[in-house]
Amino acid sequence: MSKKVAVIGAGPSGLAQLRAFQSAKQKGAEIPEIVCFEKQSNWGGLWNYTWRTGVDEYGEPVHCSMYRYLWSNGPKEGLEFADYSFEEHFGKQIASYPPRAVLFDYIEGRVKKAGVRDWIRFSSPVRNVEYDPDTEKFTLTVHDLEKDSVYKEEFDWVVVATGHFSTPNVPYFKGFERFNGRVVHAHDFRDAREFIGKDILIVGTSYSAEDIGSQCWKYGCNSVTVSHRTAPMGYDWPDNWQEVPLLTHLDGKTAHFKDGTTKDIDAIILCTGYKHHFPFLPDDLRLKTANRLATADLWKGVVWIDNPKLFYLGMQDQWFTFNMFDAQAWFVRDVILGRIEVPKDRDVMLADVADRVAREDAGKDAHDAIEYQGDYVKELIAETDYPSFDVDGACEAFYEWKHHKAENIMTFRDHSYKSVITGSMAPKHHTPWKDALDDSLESYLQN
Ligand code: FAD
Ligand code: NA0
Repeated sequence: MSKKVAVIGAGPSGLAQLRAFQSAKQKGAEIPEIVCFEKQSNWGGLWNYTWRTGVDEYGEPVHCSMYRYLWSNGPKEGLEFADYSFEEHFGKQIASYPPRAVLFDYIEGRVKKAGVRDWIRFSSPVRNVEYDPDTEKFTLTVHDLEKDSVYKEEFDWVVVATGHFSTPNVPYFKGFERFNGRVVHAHDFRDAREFIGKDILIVGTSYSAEDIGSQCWKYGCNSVTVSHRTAPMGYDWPDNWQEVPLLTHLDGKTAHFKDGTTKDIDAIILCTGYKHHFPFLPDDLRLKTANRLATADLWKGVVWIDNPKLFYLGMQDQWFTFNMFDAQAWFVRDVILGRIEVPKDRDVMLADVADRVAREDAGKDAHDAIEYQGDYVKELIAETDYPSFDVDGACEAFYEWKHHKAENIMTFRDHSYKSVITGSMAPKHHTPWKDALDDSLESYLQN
């Protein structure tokens, strides 16, 4: 009987895994049977936008954390697929910070071309995974939501690609229960126009805070107050922004902060991050890690140390995204195909993890973190036939991006960078980001 691989999730990471196997097959390799289980009715992961929040039409938790008007927060030149450039997909070079719909189209273009849609079972959440050391097989329990029937199926390898920016981390602050406005986590934020004319309070200082605050500002909220636990973001914000210490409690609509100051607010948006959440995995297979560059318990950042037939993709915090998922997926594919040997000695694998943690901890700043993750991408692609590309050039795009953000947080998306895949320079976008209210693909591609 042929061997089987289960890929859980058809977001950018899971799709990278499908493309990796399809590419080997195309080159004449014999590959195992691949079955990808996807909870949603379409592929694309977080990039598959839905207006829904809470639960979907089947009562499943909604995966999407994206919102309307979301444009890429980093330059596309840092994430471009080495085997499928933006120019190949769009037939021309496009500007550097595409909105969600444009990136969705690009992600979809590569896997449509690869012809792997038939490998995916949609509307099929995996409910449980068990490993039997005697048969050396995994049994997956899957819910076919369309038929409303639950079944089990055996696999030789499992790749977990379910993402980790979907289950919100929701802290409590005293007075939330009596607040007379919306208290919403970034995961459930959908349309900035909801907050037109409102005074909003944002808790958190990372990407969601920065971008959701900027969206609300762009679409016309009255004021933005951002409350930090550790440190303010420190950008030169517009006049109706302020950064304040941590929220201590609410008294009606009055927010109180650690330094004794107060502010009357209409709505609270918790941009407090996400949890790695794998409700379908038992203790012995479940990754428990912080959102960091060096994950716990994964050899080479992907192989589960306690059972090297189980893999995780994309579980790191992310500077690099699509091309890093590719590097990981090609590496995992080659472990499964027996082209890369996993150390037999568990201590060797543990030492690899400890070394990655130590190197990350030795970094001082964002520049070091970008370089660290760039080195990781280089390390993995050197071991497979993933097309080599100028990773240092992609790092350069990230350094420039950081610089442009520091220069002006409301105009950084108006800059262009050079593709490290095709060498061509992105055109300047036709409209400055702050004035571009239409985020459709048609509008963006009008250059
Ligand atoms: P996901 O995209 O989360 O996909 C995981 C898939 O697994 C989903 O389709 C989900 O339905 C499925 N799944 C989950 N559980 C199960 C189950 N039990 N059974 C079956 N299927 C399951 N990255 C960038 O490069 N640029 C950006 O501009 C950018 N913006 C972002 C904005 C937001 C608001 C967020 C939250 C993230 C953003 N990211 C961005 C980072 C994002 O993590 C990656 O781009 C990418 O989506 C990660 O891909 P993934 O496949 O690992 O996970
Ligand atoms: P994210 O910003 O959603 O990005 C996820 C933040 O939450 C940190 O600032 C942390 O503070 C704070 N926090 C956590 N618990 C808190 C508490 N109890 N009280 C106060 N503050 C608390 O999450 P994180 O994890 O980065 O930050 C958590 C991903 O989504 C990123 O990969 C990002 O790239 C992506 N994203 C992209 C975009 C766009 O592309 C938009 C949004 C998000 P502290 O004190 O720990 O620093 C446009």
